[in-house]
Amino acid sequence: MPADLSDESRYDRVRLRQWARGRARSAGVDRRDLLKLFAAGAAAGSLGAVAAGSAAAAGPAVPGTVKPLPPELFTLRGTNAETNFAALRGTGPLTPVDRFFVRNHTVTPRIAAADWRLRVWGDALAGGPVEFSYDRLRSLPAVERTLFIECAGNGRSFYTTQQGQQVTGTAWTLGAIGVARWRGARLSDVLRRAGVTRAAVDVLPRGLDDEVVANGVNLGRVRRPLPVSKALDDVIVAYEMNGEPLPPDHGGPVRVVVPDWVGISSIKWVGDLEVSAQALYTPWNTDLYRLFGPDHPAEGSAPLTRQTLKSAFELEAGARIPVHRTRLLTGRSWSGAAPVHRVEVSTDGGARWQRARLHDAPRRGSWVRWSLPWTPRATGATALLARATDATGRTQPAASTPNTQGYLFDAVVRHPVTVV
Ligand SMILES: Nc1nc2c(c(=O)[nH]1)N[C@H]1C(S)=C(S)[C@@H](COP(=O)(O)O)O[C@H]1N2
Ligand SMILES: [Mo]
Repeated sequence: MPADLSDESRYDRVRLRQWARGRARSAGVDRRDLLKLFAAGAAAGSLGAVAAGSAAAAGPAVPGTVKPLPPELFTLRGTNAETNFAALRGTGPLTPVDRFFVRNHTVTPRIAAADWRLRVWGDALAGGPVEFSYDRLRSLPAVERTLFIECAGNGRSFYTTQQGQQVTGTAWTLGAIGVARWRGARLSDVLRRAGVTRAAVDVLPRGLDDEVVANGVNLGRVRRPLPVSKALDDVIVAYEMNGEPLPPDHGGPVRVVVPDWVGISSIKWVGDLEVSAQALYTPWNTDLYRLFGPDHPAEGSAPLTRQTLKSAFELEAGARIPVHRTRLLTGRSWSGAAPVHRVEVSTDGGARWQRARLHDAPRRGSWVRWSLPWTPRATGATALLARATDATGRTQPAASTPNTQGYLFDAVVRHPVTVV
């Protein structure tokens, strides 16, 4: 396992203790409200249920996105839209913007690049607040990287359908992920120009979208602190996606992109960055995006950082497949820990496994496309399975360790098909 992984979790455990003892400042929500929510989330994951329920009930009948969400490309889930994996068949390594999943806590705001400002402020800067216009951001040295953004709850519904467990939150199948070519400035360059000091502990990006109200508590704007070590490492302040100006639904004009980490880290429509000499807490790193339940510490896990390992077929669930005809099964696999270098496929419900052919060079932060020809010999219902192994040596398990909010599902998914 890479050394920085243990550093990240050690950092978060320390931070969590500080917060529990009241030594860290809660950024923008009353500490007692947060503790109430935190207790509810720890007990039953109830915030997740209420948040998901109220988002769906309060939102418009159609999610508040700018781009169209046709049913052949997306499955709508409350304010969110899941990519249909079958719609990726035949596309390249990048998810086209017209089929990239959308995860919105509220609705997509419209912000013109000319009106956009990024305010960098906080007690770990050498001077006062510093503002960046869109043009100033674009004048910084640009970096370009191909990276996935994946929701921490991607695959959540399989905790219930495969493992019989009750979890709260949006019932994603496997389509809450997309891979894009992001172009932007390095967050480290922005922070250095703003005068970050050695006292910095956390960097808190905050979105310009509406405040989130859950369980009668106004949680404020979407925001989640990054440890300064990650912020100065490989985080991008992105203004382009797949060679185009960043579209509104994906955070345009400017979003944060945090390689390998859970999607909530990659704050869209970023409007300000607090650079703090103290650890910061928001609902998104206390009761949300941590693991609770019998298999986790009583006070919950450290806040989630890296994504896990998954595989998906580019095929509708329940597809009907003609017998005795060879067809090319295709799919994609990815990991937040290391490049995926092996994918095996079973066409008989998991009895025998065959090595799939990889179509991309395994690369950190992205996925590999793969294929395997299959000639079914008998009619009837069966399950297709794909399992990936990454360069740390980790293989997708048969079952995923449950948690009340259904995060980080990593087990092999059984994809039902009928041979006819
Ligand atoms: N400001 C803001 N940033 C946000 C969110 C949001 O609702 N508001 N959703 C987060 C979550 S939970 C995920 S998974 C990703 C989704 O990015 P996408 O909609 O571009 O796919 O954005 C993250 N950043
Ligand atoms: Mo997410």
